[in-house]
Amino acid sequence: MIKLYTDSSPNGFKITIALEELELPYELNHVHIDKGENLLPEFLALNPHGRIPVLVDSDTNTTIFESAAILLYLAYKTNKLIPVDHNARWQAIQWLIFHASSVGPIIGQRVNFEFFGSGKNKEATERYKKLTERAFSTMNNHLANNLYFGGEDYSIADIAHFGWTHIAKIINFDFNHYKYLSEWHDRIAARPAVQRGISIPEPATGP
Ligand SMILES: N[C@@H](CCC(=O)N[C@@H](CS)C(=O)NCC(=O)O)C(=O)O
Repeated sequence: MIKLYTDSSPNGFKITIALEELELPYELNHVHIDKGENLLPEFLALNPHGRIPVLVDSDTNTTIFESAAILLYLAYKTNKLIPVDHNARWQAIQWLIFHASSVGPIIGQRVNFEFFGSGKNKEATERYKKLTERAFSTMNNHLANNLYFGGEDYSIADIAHFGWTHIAKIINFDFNHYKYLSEWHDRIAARPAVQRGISIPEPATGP
C-alpha cells in the first residue's frame, strides 16, 4: 500500500498526477504546510528536510522524499511513464534532473521574490526572472522538435515540468510567447489524470 504525504503545491502535484496516471491506489495524507505540520517530529522522521512530497510504500518497505526520486521510483515500480527505448529513457531522465536542478528551484525562488516578497529586492527579482526566461527558452527549443521531454512518449519528465508550469500560469509568469512550450503545456493540461492530480489535496491551488 502506498501512502502519500503532500500538500496542494507544485512539487506535490507531480506525485498526485503520477499516481492518478498510473491508477495506483494510495492513501492521501494532507500535510498542512501553512500550519507547520511539515516541521513536526513525525513528519521529519519521514523527511529530515521537512518538505513534501514523501511517499511510503509498505509493499517494499520504502520511504522516499524528493519529487524527482519519487517519480523515478514509481516509474521503475510499474515500468510505466518512462520510455522503453534506451536513449529515450535517458533523455527523459536527463530532462527530469534538469527540471529538479535548474527549473523547479528557479521558479520557486522567483515566486518567493516576485509573488510573496515585498518587491524591494529588485536584484533578486530580476535575476530569477531572467533565469526563468532562460529555462523556458531551453524547454521551448527542445519541444520545438519533440512532442514530449523524452521524445515521443509522455513521461515523468513531463509530469515534473508541468508541476511548475501549472503554477507559473496561475500566477502569470507568462510563457505564451514560447509557442512550443505553450502547446506542450496545453497538451499535458488536457489529460484527465493531470486534471485530477492538480486538484489533490483540496482545497487545490489554482483554477
Ligand atoms: N526538491 C524538493 C522540493 C520540495 C519542496 O520544496 N516542497 C515544498 C512544497 S512545494 C515544501 O514542502 N515547502 C515547505 C517549506 O518550505 O517549509 C522536491 O522536489 O521534492
